[in-house]
Amino acid sequence: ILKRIIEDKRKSLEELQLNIDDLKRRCETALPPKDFYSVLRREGISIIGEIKRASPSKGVIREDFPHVELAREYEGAVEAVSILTEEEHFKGSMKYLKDIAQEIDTPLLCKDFIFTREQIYLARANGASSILLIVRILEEELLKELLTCARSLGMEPLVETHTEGEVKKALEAGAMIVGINNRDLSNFTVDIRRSIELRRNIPEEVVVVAESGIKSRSHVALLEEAGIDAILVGETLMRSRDLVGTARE
Ligand code: IGP
Repeated sequence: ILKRIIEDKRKSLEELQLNIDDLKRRCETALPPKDFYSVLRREGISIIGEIKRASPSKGVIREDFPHVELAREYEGAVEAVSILTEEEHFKGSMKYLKDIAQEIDTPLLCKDFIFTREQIYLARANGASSILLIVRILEEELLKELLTCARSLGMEPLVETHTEGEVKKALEAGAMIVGINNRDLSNFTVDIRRSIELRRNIPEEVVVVAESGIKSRSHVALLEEAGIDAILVGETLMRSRDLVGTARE
């Protein structure tokens, strides 16, 4: 499935024919990026709430999808908002990012399958304060190049890992925010112990984000105890009718 997603992404990027000079110009007039790193670093466990309509493993997660209203609800309850912009497999949209950036002050993470500089400029032009870089799909040199590119636009990327080897690769590339995805992207199995185990290999000054499959207060307590700085929650919040109440709890 990961291969399919990447192939489809390549095709849609070809069709879009992004022009780097146009994008750079758009970035110059975009709203300035917010400090994603600092909001995650603050005392206590931070929450990144995700705007997620569907996924390849769960199908449609939420039928009604008033994206701006959902983001406004998030604003009072979480430290940052992640917005899935991948269209074919997650039913996301760049438009969601753009609309939400105009309405809320919370730092926004552009969640997509990113492997070109053009995609990073596009994210920034639409109001992103950070982007996702997935170690598994990036060669070491490219990972470094994309990290540098994002930083040149004032964004500190969330660098996603799933194995010890990937954590090592992220740290060697100089990542300051490391995500540990509890979901294996090739078979969709989820285990939150993954974050707890891999946390041990990451130095204190690096922000660690536990991603996926977080469903209850007891999960959060376990992660907090293991020294996790932030959690990324999609499905659990998207399915709850009381988003603010669930996040606070
Ligand atoms: C959220 P969940 O299980 O709370 O809905 O997961 C988030 O971690 C997940 O959407 C995600 C993701 C990704 C999606 C993590 N890494 C990479 C697409 C691409």
